[in-house]
Amino acid sequence: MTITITAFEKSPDGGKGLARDTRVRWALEEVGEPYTVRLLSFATMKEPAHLALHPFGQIPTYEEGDLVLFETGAIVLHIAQRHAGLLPDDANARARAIAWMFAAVNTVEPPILDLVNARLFEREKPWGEARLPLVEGRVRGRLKQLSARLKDAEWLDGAFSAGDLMMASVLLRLRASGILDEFPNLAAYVARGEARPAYKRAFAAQLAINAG
Ligand code: GTB
Repeated sequence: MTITITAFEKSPDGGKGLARDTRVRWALEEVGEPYTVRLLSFATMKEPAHLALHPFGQIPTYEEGDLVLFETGAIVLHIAQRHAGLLPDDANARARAIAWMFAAVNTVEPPILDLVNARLFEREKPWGEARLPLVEGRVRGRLKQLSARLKDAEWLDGAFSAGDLMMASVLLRLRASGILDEFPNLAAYVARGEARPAYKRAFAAQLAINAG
């Protein structure tokens, strides 16, 4: 069945892989599923046709026959549950990989998003500069815990899984801040994710749209 995802017609990052369709593309590439992409402008995302697919008027969405999904965590989990390669066979290991997916979007991503907002959109506010160290401190605190758990391991829990795919995708957003490099094992972990052929294909596909 044909899979169609949505993505930015013109991503604000110019195609550096930071928009969230990249993680969905990455999952599809890991499992070898072909997909097509429908590109949307910011205005189109808020129109009724797209709001019927995504209640918050965002990208990405995922369509496969009668199934329509939004939220990258749910989309990647769906892909991982239906195709081999992103979740372990052992039931307990599978549950732990899913826990790492939730940790990525629910525990690690929120302080990172707060930092992105603080740096890009709130700096000029009267309280912007004063709040920044607090927000950076929260990110560092979370990364310190993650770094301590990962240690020198290649991936978070055994073989590469959808948990690593989501965690590396979330951490990628931090690179420009320099904070990721303060944790060499996490920087190396993200680099290992980016070195995967499936990630490279996903990145190239979204870059091709934005480079044009
Ligand atoms: N929790 C949702 C998910 O994981 O699917 C979040 C989806 C989301 O935030 N989508 C963003 C969106 O559609 C695109 S990814 N925004 C438009 C809107 O809300 O109107 C966020 C994003 C956008 C741009 C960059 N960038 O250019 O660096 C990075 C990340």
